Amino acid sequence: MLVGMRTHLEVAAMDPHRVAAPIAAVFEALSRFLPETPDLASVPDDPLYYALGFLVALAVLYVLYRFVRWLLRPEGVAFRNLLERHDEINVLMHPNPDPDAMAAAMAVESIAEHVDTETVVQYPGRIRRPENRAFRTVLEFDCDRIEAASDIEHTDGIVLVDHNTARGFVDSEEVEPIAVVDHHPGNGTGSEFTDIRERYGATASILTEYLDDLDAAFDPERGGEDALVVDSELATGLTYGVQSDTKNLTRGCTEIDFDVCAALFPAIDQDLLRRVTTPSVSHDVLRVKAKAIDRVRVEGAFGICNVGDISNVDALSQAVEELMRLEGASAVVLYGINDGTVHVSARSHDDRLHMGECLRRAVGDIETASAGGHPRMAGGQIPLSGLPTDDSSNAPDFEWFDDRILGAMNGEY
Ligand SMILES: [Mn+2]
Repeated sequence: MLVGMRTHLEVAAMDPHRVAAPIAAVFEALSRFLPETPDLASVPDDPLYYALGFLVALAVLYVLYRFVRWLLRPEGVAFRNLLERHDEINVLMHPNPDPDAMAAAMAVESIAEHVDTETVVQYPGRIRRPENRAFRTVLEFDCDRIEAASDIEHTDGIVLVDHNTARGFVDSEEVEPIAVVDHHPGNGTGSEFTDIRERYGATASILTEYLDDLDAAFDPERGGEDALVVDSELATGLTYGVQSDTKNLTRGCTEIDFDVCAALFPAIDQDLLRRVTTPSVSHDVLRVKAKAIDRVRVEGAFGICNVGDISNVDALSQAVEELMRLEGASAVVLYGINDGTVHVSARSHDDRLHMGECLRRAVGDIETASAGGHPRMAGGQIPLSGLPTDDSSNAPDFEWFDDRILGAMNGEY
């Protein structure tokens, strides 16, 4: 049993908004399990009735025992019971799903399959990063893209994994999930089941605990005929889900995430894991990385770089992460031009600045620009026509742009 195993009651009690839920559950269960009270005054003085009374007492004890067991059932059992109540479910991942979301979806699918519940996995956005694409291909993970709520196949059984409010597609606000399993902050809930553990490094860790709650066989050699078996694809996917969400167990993880990887270890296929973690990189991406490394301009702790024309916009985010490894650099902004638009990708681990705010302020005066994001991760798009032009050459003035961004990073705007 994993160290962090949580019962349904504990998980419910962790959320102060839902304290009422377990209490209501207790009453509901009592009314379901307890027999009706017999009318004691009418019981005649007969040994047969005493024997009968004894039997009734035994029955009550048994019911109580079952009730306590039900109350203390592990969260994974509660989750499986929920899936079992539905003939078909629809697992929904967040936009541009990452390995954690995909691994969680895989696990839900395998639990559902074990109780004969049909599963469809869907996502909005795109699966673009090489690691994410490798995950999908190497682990033979099946999922379909949606653009609107009307594309969702089974709207009565939506399970959200790795996010708690549906987003990123038309009419996403109309989605009412039955279940939510996540580790991000937020107020999203499922109508029948909600398990949000912000302390955990990955949703894959929560799902691995569920599998453990369900006595799944993590060793391909073991497990009875009816056992839920964690096959090598699922184990490898879950491990990589935890690894990628915690930067290889170095960021935002707990002992539970380590524990989960250890539990999965016997079932991992090392070769599959290697193929997922180190996919081949396209020439485009390498070229952008090479330019970025060659051209980066470092001012104090900040780096800025224009890689010029690019054909693949996604290469920017991969290149900027490479530049963040630069010694002494605490924040880097990288940009390139594609189809008349300047695409910006920025990262920071400097607590002095909020990268999203910096970019927003830097291009705030350009009407057609959009920029923003998180403190440590941000991006933006500025039409080339929005940039001032160089007096002599009439070309966009990128020096002005660099100074503008560095100025915002230094708190000048
Ligand atoms: Mn995650």
